[in-house]
Amino acid sequence: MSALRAYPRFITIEGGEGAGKSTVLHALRDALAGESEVVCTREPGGTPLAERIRGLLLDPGHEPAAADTELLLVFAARAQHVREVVIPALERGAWVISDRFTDSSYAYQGGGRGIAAERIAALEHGYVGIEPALTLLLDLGVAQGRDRARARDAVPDRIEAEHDAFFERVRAAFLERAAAHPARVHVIDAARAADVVAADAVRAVQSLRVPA
Ligand code: T5A
Repeated sequence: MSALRAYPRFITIEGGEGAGKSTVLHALRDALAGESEVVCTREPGGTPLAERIRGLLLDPGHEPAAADTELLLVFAARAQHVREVVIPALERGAWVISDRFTDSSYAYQGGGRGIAAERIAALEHGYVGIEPALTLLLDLGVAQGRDRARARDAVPDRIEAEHDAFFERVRAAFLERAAAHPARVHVIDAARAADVVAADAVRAVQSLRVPA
């Protein structure tokens, strides 16, 4: 398999439900503002077409999605997002901060749904081809994350409606990814106050060595 291309200004934020990714993303955007262009985006989504795929993925109103269907939908959305938004922005020298990226597929479709990592890696290498320089993994207990998400959303989406055992597998898969990629993935204890978590995230980004 060909190597993934790592872009020095590409940062992703990962974690389970309600871990505080959006909150951290806003703090990073503010910390990097003024330095150069900062593009904040999210997955699944980030383009009109990919957002429509996200709608399909999270809609509880159709028959249960087969695990393979879910996998192919997240990668279809990602292929569009990477080509339309992420690579063009990185090529013009912008920072790109993405709320979720391919690590989420290893965690949710791999850990959660039980799809073999090799099959996910084949899609990653075949249709994505890039990886972040830094991934901030916001680690939080499943019950605490669900409480936070519940306090915010009245109706759970299709994936939020999964049982706790699913989210325990997701969390374990994220931590396995962090252990396998220690130079890229920075684990942050997300159980602390939002400002403390954000300060840790900003410090990790400031310690990145980025060519001028
Ligand atoms: N998915 C995604 C896959 O299955 N495969 C894939 O490849 C990809 C890319 C959508 C879903 O798609 C799945 C995973 C997801 O199920 P999403 O929109 O990122 O992805 O879904 P969520 O994880 O549900 O995102 P949330 O918006 O719920 O969570 P966040 O962004 O992590 O949390 P945030 O910042 O909105 O915070 C949640 C609440 O907690 C508070 C906030 O104010 C907010 O009310 N909060 C804190 N409270 C106390 N202390 C802190 N430190 C706090 N930080 C935030």
